[in-house]
Amino acid sequence: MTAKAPPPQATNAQGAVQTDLEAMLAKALGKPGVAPAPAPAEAEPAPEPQGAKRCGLIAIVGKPNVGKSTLLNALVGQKVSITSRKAQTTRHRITGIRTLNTTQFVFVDTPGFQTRHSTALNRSLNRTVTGAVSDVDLIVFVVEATHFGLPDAQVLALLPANTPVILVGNKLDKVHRRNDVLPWLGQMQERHPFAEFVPMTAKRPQDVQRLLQVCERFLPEQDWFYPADDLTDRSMKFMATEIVREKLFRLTGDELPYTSTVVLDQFEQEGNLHRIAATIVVERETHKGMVIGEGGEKLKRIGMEARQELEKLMDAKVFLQLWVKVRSGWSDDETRVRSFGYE
Ligand SMILES: Nc1nc2c(ncn2[C@@H]2O[C@H](COP(=O)(O)OP(=O)(O)OP(=O)(O)O)[C@@H](O)[C@H]2O)c(=O)[nH]1
Ligand SMILES: [Mg+2]
Repeated sequence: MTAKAPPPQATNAQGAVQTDLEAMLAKALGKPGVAPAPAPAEAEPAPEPQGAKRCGLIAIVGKPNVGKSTLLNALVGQKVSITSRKAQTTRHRITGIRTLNTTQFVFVDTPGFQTRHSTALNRSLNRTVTGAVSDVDLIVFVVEATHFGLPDAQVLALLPANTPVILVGNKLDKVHRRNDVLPWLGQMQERHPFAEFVPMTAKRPQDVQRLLQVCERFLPEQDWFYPADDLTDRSMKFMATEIVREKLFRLTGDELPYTSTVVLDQFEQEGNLHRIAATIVVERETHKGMVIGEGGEKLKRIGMEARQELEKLMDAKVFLQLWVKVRSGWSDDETRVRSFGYE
């Protein structure tokens, strides 16, 4: 992707207040190191930083819908992975890169681990997850703060024993009974020798900053893998289909996600104009109707929102054409699943 990193935002570094959470963590875990000192102000990424360089791979894993991609985007400082309130939003391994001073964080977003149905698509998503955790320096395991169910336990069981795992208890803003957090942390300590515990809200910049600091300690000293201003390894073509899929997920009912995908038909540049055509593939005629909507209104809205976002991302004019096609049973057909770009 050609998008470059924006200048880092100023943080409230110096006078940062020790949050109630940090105090609570220190008390619960008996190791105040988890809550680091207020963050030093971020500097412009320097091409030749002073001191030894650090770089490492950090996989972000968890059950569907816990906020992995929201967290990745916050850690990178720009949207590189689509998000929605529905499960199965992420379907690929997506790298998001953040370079701060001497350290380059290479985060890997993964699909939510699927435990409900064993379709060809779900098996492919799960292969992506198991592949992504196999050779990383650090794993960020995301659960919803104060929750831990069977789907979470199934993800935890997949994680390699010799890789440090940070437990992120996300969506802390939704936990109204703060007194539940302490006993929950205690239970989590029993489940796995987690390297660190970070209850947080992915949408809260201070929390994200704190997580970056915690992750940094686990990265080895070595040269960076990417240029300092790279944000992702994914191409604009990939982003185009992903953004259409995001709008599709966000603007349609709950049935669609499991049965739909988006395939790119055309991606051409003529000066400052990009001509993009894509097909939304669904499994049933009734789903096609849901995507198109009355008088074509829904499809028009999906196209309009996707085009606007792509124009901003590419800083160019976009002409976007969308089609809808029915391919009955595609998500349980290994050949079709592969031909639509899944592993
Ligand atoms: N309240 C609250 N909502 C959050 C937080 N983080 C993420 N969300 C919401 O949770 C929903 C799921 O977020 P995603 O980032 O798409 O979740 P995901 O884990 O990547 O989902 P899959 O890719 O489907 O596995 C979205 O509606 C987000 O806005 C948070 O810290 N607090
Ligand atoms: Mg996701």
